[in-house]
Amino acid sequence: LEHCTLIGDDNITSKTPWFPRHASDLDNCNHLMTKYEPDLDMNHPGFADKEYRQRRKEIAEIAFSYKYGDPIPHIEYSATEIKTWNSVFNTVLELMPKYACIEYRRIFKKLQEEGIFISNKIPQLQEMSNFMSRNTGFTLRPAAGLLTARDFLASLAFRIFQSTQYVRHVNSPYHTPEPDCIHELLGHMPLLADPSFAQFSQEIGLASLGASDQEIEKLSTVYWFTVEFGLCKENGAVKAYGAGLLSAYGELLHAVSDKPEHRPFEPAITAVQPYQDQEYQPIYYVAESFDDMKDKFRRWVSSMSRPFEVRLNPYTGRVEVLDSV
Ligand code: TIH
Ligand code: FE2
Repeated sequence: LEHCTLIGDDNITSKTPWFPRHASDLDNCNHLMTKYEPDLDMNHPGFADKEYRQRRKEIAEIAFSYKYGDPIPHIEYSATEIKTWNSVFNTVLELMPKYACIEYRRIFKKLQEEGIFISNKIPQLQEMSNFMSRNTGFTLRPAAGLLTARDFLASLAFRIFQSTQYVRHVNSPYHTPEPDCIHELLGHMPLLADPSFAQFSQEIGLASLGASDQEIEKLSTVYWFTVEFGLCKENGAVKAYGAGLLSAYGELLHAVSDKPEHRPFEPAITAVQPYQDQEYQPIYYVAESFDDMKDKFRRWVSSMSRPFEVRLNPYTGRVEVLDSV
């Protein structure tokens, strides 16, 4: 950042969308996308299950009343919820050696050794947050459901991951149309505990602060096809690193089969590819390697047109705006 001088907020114009300057501002970054909520979506596996919808509401309330600095409340998961976790966990365990990238497998093992990943207990978000904090400085805060891309990406700038806390419906352990805590825990946590991936994730978050709607759309599309559904080559074989694959064994097996289309990962092209999350993806982008994905994504992010740069001051925890002339 040598070419940058600290200029305060001069480059922030009235056209720059508001963005959080401190982790406590994330109390205002919890806007939900409602498209896949069980109350509203007839195709949701929990749509016809009143008890499930009631449980979801209860857990959502915790996220709505959560404030920065609070410990994440403990959830007493039911036998049914633990059964769902159990069946996803055991399948991941079985498929992982063949289909998950090495970085994921390494931290998964560490989580097992520390007794956080076991088959008959759903890890508590606070316990997982403590693990992450020790490894990469990432922490969690509870989210009530699928957030807008702007709010979700902004939290990454502070090394904070907004995580759902409810469990998918017991009738569809192999795939759910929206994130749940099994997806966050089994899909996202292992890689966010990897130092290089944590750094990369924070950079995406920083790039999103004050970005235009169009840029947010592109960033979140590349995020979708990489962090959520990415494949990469490893010693000539195709492996999954995307969290949406590692938490959904139905889709994982589909992704590595010859049914979907595999395209080489190219951020500028990937950024404009439409996608949906109701069903398995018809297209996946395959990176040359996990590291190559991070490099390419980074380079593309740095070509974005925002008229200022930002950095997180580690001493104050505040985002500082820099002149990029
Ligand atoms: N489909 C994923 C799963 O079943 O675990 C969850 C989601 C990831 C991204 C969007 S929805
Ligand atoms: Fe996700």
